[in-house]
Amino acid sequence: MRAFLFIPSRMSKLITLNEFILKNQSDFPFATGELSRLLNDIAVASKIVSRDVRKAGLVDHILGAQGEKNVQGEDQQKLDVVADLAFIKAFELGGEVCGIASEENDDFLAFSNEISKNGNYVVLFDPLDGSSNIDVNVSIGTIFSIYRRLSPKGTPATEEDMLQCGTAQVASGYVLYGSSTMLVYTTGNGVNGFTLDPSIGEYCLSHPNMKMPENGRLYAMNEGNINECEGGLKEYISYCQSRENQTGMPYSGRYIGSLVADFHRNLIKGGIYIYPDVLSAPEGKLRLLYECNPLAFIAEQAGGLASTGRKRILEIKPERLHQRVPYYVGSKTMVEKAVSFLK
Ligand code: AHM
Ligand code: MG
Repeated sequence: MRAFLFIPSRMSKLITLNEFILKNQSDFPFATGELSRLLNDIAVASKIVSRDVRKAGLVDHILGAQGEKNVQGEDQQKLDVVADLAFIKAFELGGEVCGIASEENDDFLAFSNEISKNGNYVVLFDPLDGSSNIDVNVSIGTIFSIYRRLSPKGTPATEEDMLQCGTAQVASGYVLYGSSTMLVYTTGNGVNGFTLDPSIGEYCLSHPNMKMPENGRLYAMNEGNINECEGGLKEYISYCQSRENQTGMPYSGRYIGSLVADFHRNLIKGGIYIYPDVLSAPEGKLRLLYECNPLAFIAEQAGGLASTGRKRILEIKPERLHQRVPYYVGSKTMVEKAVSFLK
C-alpha cells in the first residue's frame, strides 16, 4: 500500500519575537536598538518565570515537603518573589534600564552599576499578578510598562522618572502564564501577541495586530463587592444582567480574579473588566503604575478604552508609586456605557 505524505499547500513562515522586534525597530521613536534589547530582556526573564510557574505545584507539594530548602540547598521563595527577582536581574544586567519600580517592593530601585546608570529607560511592573491564583493552578501574569527616563543620563534614576503619566509610555505589555504562555505588547503602533513554543523556547507571532471588539457581552467584576459599590455601578451591573442591553439577552459574567487573564479574554472576545472603589478599597484595588496604565495603553492601541469611571486612565498624573485607582477597561462601547451610568 502506498502511503501519502500530506504537505499543506500554503504554510506561513514562523516569525519569532526576535525577528519581529528587529523588523519593527524603525517604529520606535529612538531607533537605536536599545528598546529592542530591553523587550528581548523581558522575553528572556518571562521564559524563566514561565518555567518556574509550570513546576510550581511540584515545588510546593513534592520538593517543598523536604523542608524549607530545595534540592540545591537554597531557601524556597514564593513564586511572586522569584518572578520579581528574575525581572530585576534581567533589567539590571541588561544595561538599558536605569531603575525600576515593582509592586513587590516598597520603594523604587535605582541601579548603581555604571552600565545601568547610562540606561535610558525605567520599567514599572507587576511581576506576578493574580497572586491569589498562584496556589490553585489558575492563570497568572506579568504586566510591564516602559518609560524614557527624565533624569540626566549617567545619574541615578529618580522618583520623578517613575511617576510619569501613562501617555508617556514608550511600550507596555503583559505575559500570560495560561494554558500556553503568551506575550502581548505595544510600542504605540498596534498590539501584537506571541505564543511561547516550548519545544523551541521561542515566542512566535500568533496574534498579529490585535483589535478589541468594539462591543461585547462579557462582564468581569468581583460581584461579592456589589453592595459596597456606588449606585450607578449597581445599575450598570443590573443593565448587564437584563434584557435591556443591545443584545436583548443578559450578558455573561466571567471573573477569573486574575487581571491579565480577564483582560486577555476581553481583548480577544470583547468585554469589560471593572474593579471599582469599594468600602474595603476606597481608592480601588488596582495599582495605576503597575497594572492600570500598561493595560490601558494596550486597550487603547487595540481600539478599547480605560477609565476610572470619571477620567481617562492614561491622563492621570501619578502622585505615589503604589497609587490605586478604580478601573473600567475593555471594549469601547461597553466602557462608555458603564461610565454613562456613573454620571
Ligand atoms: P495582586 O496584584 O495582589 O494579585 O492583585 C490584583 C488582582 C487582580 O489580578 C485581580 O483582578 C484582582 O486582584 C482580584 O481581586 P479580588 O480578589 O478582590 O476580586
Ligand atoms: Mg497585581
